[in-house]
Amino acid sequence: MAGKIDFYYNPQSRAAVTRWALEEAGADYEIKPVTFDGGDGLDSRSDEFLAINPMGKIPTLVLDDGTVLTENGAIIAWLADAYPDAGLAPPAGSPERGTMYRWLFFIGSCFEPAMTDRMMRPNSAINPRSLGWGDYDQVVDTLEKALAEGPWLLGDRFSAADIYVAASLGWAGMFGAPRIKESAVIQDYVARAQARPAAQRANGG
Ligand SMILES: N[C@@H](CCC(=O)N[C@@H](CS)C(=O)NCC(=O)O)C(=O)O
Repeated sequence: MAGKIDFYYNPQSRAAVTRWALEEAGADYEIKPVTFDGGDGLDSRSDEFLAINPMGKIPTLVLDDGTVLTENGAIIAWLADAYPDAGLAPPAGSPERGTMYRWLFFIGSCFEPAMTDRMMRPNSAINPRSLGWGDYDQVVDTLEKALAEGPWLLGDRFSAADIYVAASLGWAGMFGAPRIKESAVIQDYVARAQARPAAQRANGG
């Protein structure tokens, strides 16, 4: 089991996903507030924070040996390994573990960039076949297909991937990403995931 973790966090950010994962894992963590707008906490663009994460982004974890972890997908995968009693990952090397990684990587490498393209660069002339994330509709079709059987991405087994996928679909819906609020499959899945006690605790403060 890992020791105490310093968790650089702002509730209005992607770090909320990591907080849910920390709660699911049962990790011992201390919140270090980060601000984007000069409020209380360490500014994300301050020299002090950039010395920890040169990207100036949260979530950022500092482990008890000083190791810095960033990127939601990597952090969630690491937590699943570091806290095996939480049962967030199938056995290393199993096909199910591969499926868990597939969806953990899918959010950062396909869902997020495809959503950014659709919402912020809608007139991009780049051929989706040249883009690693293809096209937003293809990405949403793929997620809906993966979630159709349920209740989780690995069937009956909840895993680390569900934290990242459900949290991302939850905030995408809040930000008005197309086809998210309209999809019963996605909304049922997000509601199921957000009802978990760890998700409730993470949202509670
Ligand atoms: N690639 C990172 C993205 C994290 C990210 O975009 N964080 C934003 C908040 S949602 C941030 O910290 N922005 C502050 C800044 O850029 O100064 C991940 O997936 O964890």
